[in-house]
Parts: sequence; C-alpha cells; structure tokens
Amino acid sequence: GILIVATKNKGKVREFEHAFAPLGLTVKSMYDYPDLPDVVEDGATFAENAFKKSKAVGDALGIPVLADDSGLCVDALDGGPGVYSARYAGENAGDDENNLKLLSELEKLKQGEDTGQPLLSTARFVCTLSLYDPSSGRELTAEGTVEGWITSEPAGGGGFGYDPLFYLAEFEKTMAELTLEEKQRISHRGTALRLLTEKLAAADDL
Ligand code: ITT
Repeated sequence: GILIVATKNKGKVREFEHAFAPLGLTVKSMYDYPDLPDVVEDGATFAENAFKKSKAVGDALGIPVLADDSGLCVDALDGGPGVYSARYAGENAGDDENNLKLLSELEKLKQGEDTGQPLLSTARFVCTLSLYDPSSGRELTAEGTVEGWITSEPAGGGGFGYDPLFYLAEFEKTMAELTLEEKQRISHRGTALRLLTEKLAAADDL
C-alpha cells in the first residue's frame, strides 16, 4: 500500500519512509503531487498547522493523508522559534541559516559574558501528527516531544534541521550524531508515530 504524507521536507520524508517500510507502506510526499497548491501554515499551534496540511491535501486527493507539523521550542527564547522554526531566518531560509540565527539569538542573551559553556539553553522538539480521512471527515492526532539542550558546538551529519545543535545529555551526542534507528526510538516524531499507531489500532475506523 501507499501512505501519503503532506510534506515537502526531505528530512521528514526519509524518517517516515524508514518508519513505514517495515509495515509494507510506500511513502508518497508532495514531491509526488507537484500540482497541489501550497498550504498556508498560519496556525498558532503545531496541531492547527498539522490539520491544515492533512485536510487540504486529503480533501484534494480524496484519500487519507498524514501531516507533520513540528519545531524547536527553546526555553531561553520563551519557546521560540516554535511554529516559526522552518522560517526562523526568513521565508526561504535553509537549515544552515536557521541554525546560525538560533545561535546568534542565544549568544545575544549572554550579553558578552563568556562562560566557556557550550550548552546555551534547555529546549525541546515537538511533533504533532494529523491523520485525516476525507470520506469520514475524521482526524486522529498525536504529539511527541524530546528534551535536550542547544549547544554552541554543532556536531553530526545525520538528521536535518536543528539536529546538529540539539544535544542529548543521556547520549552525550547531538541528534545529528544518532543513526536513523536511534533517532526514531527517542525523537518527538518517533514518539508521535508510535502514539498515532496505537490510536489507529484502537479506533474502529478513522
Ligand atoms: P512541511 O510543512 O512541508 O512538512 P516544513 O519544513 O515547513 O515542511 P514545519 O513547518 O513542520 O515543516 O517546520 C518544522 C521545522 O522544525 C523544520 O523545518 C526543522 O527546521 C525543524 N524540525 C522539525 N523536526 C525536526 C527534527 O526532527 N530535527 C531537526 N529539526 C526539526
């Protein structure tokens, strides 16, 4: 079977492919449906934005669609960039620019004081999944989080987005230094996916 995920984020696509391959599901992303209009993500919460994406694409295609809205919430930045994580350094900013912007915002807060300490703030990744079935109009959601620190010393070539700056004390590694399997086991997305699968199994239908 196939599973449509309403995303243009190649890092997410890789993680969903890895998660669903054992279930015999092939993941299709928005790269397989280039004619669908972009969804405007102007919701105030991850849950709102996830539903906007699953509903728009699900209604357009007439079959169930999964969407993921996620981001990084940094305590020293009062929870930012949060829902603005993808466009923190500007509308078309890439991962490198967003990572530089994050470090510069956190350096600013130190006000010249240099502690020599690479761990700049506690933070968490949040992932909200929305699975929407246009034939019933029903939606299932699940949220996952993972706690860590923002480090001024980026490391690792795995993952995507803010992963090189997200330090996990229990691994003494950044998220980008974990294998895909390890990330899936502990990540916000892995946790949300396991929860969604449980909810789906418990529901009679979607
Ligand atoms: P779609 O909306 O097309 O799915 P997007 O990249 O715009 O792609 P979001 O609006 O959900 O997705 O923004 C999430 C941003 O948060 C993403 O661009 C990353 O910068 C960051 N992010 C989310 N999950 C992450 C992860 O597992 N590792 C690192 N950064 C992550």
